Amino acid sequence: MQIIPFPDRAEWPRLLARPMQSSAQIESIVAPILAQVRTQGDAALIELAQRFDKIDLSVEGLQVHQAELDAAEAQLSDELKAAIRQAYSNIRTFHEAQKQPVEKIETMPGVTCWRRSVGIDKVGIYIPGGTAPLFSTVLMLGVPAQLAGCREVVLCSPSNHPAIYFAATLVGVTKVFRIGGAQAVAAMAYGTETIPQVYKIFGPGNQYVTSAKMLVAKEGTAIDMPAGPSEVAVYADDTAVPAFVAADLLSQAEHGADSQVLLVSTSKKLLSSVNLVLSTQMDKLPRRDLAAKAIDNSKAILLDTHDDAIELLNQYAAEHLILSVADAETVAEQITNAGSIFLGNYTPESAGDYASGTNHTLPTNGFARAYSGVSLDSFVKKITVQHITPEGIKNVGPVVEAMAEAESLDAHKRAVSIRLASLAE
Ligand code: HSO
Ligand code: ZN
Repeated sequence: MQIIPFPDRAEWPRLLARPMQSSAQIESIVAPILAQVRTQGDAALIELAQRFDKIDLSVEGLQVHQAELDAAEAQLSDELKAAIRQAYSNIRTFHEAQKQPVEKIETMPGVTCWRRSVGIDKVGIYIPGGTAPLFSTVLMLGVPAQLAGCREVVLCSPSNHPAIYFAATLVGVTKVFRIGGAQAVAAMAYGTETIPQVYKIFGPGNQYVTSAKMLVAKEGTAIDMPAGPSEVAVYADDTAVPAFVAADLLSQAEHGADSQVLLVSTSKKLLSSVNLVLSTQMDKLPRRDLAAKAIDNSKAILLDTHDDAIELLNQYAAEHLILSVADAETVAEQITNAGSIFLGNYTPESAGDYASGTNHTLPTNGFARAYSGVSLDSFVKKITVQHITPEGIKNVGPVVEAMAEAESLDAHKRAVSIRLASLAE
């Protein structure tokens, strides 16, 4: 990994920049796919599966039927099933605690306001195909959907991995479809004869899937967040174990050649030691080619002071931030921009990716400056409710009248005045 010693502050934005993605060109491929699904429905899905994935699907073949979902359990080892069940339970416990009791607030005597959380009626989860069957993502998106009480939870995936089906059953997904790519996003956004239309679409995917999500978002379907390649930043000092740091960097790097990893330290010794173990560990990985490409594009930055490091990390706004430093919890208080923070030598990102309980769908590409990761809130709407009594309208009414008059909105004022007058009779 390339070590960059004491970069000038003016250099930071260039060092921290994410690789640019050419969205216009991808969009020109994706937009016609969306249009085709919108106009031709199921027939488009069958044609596109044939064209892009060389798969023959019939209309009946679009949906994965209950018998196939039920059969998944027998295909998994007891060990893996126990692990998935434990992860499910931890994720559920953490997200369950995000439920807030309804609190009725009396802002003036007789004026009461509150907020109800209501699950989004219909949501869609996309799980990509490819080399890693991301059944962990089924748990991360399915658990909060289940807790939120979403009535319809549709899952689309080109992968038929039994662990995806097993996890889908655990979280109570209502329908599973064997479709992938931009066309799956289109199907969930517009609905087809077979695939129900949903109001919000969640989940990772390649550039085509991401572009499709961005396009349907412009048309009014909600999406979880704008997604980019996964990334981790590690801030390490001499209390860090170099082999652990290298392992964490590689766990992110193996996601894909475009993964971003960043190592930050004020210790030259630490950076050199990590570099030393990194290549040995990488050589042993089955996905070393992908990891090597990601590591090639990554940087180890040596800085003068702790304050510099904090400033740089806040500028970068990492999706995952590992603090392998002394007194990590205090250091974490100084972090204002990050998707999820991992403290100390024994908290690998992998724990959060799978099983500790936090959500792994997090803001990438610097979006952590303003966005949070997925949580229970992502699956609910908050509806405000208010009730005003005759006493209440006497209290708040004159305030409204004065403001409405000043905004020259007479009908607004009258909606209050007419009531106050009736009470004065
Ligand atoms: N690190 C990924 C999540 C994941 N890792 C799934 C393994 N499986 C994005 O947070
Ligand atoms: Zn991961």
